[in-house]
Amino acid sequence: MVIIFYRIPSDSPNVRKVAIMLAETGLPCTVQTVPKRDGERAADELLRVSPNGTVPAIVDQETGATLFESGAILYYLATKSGKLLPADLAARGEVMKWLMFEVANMGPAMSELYHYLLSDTADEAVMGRYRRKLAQFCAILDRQLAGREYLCGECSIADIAIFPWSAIIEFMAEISLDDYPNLKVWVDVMNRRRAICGEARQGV
Ligand SMILES: N[C@@H](CCC(=O)N[C@@H](CS)C(=O)NCC(=O)O)C(=O)O
Repeated sequence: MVIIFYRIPSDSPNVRKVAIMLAETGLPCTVQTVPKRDGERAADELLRVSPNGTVPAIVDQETGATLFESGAILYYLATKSGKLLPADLAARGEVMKWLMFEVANMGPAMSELYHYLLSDTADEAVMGRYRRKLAQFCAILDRQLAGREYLCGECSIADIAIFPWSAIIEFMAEISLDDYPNLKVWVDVMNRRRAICGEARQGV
């Protein structure tokens, strides 16, 4: 059984990645909700698994593994289930490259923009910088998706990592996916995947 930690209400794209992955792989799982941070301090039960106090985090009761960081969790669950990560080294390298692109670039830029959107001291120059970065990422993804149904041919953990951000990028970053037609089609393809519908129904 895999325990996934999340906070309520959880519309966090980082948590969605793991919820989708659990639905895709069919691994048995259960949810443990944790309260919001109390000031700077996260709940003790979360800090034991996620020293940075962030969600998502998981415990695999079968192996005793505890993980935080969504990219590491996706890699772990893919390896455990044998799904959504090719065995071939070159193909695996491709998938890991796009997974790292998300965790190092797209996720942080979206998170920063979200922070400034909620902030009283929202600075247009700073937000503009993140919007431009995100538009550049959309262009990169659009080129990668030209002639491909998924980022690396078959659906993989790279698609699962990038989808939850792409699904909200129009709303958050004032970007129109009409300018990135391959990305737009891919978002529709991902939206139609059964695991994502299942994950959405579970309300995670
Ligand atoms: N790089 C981390 C980011 C995790 C993260 O920032 N999680 C957010 C929710 S999306 C969180 O827990 N924020 C609340 C906090 O830091 O207290 C990952 O990919 O898992």
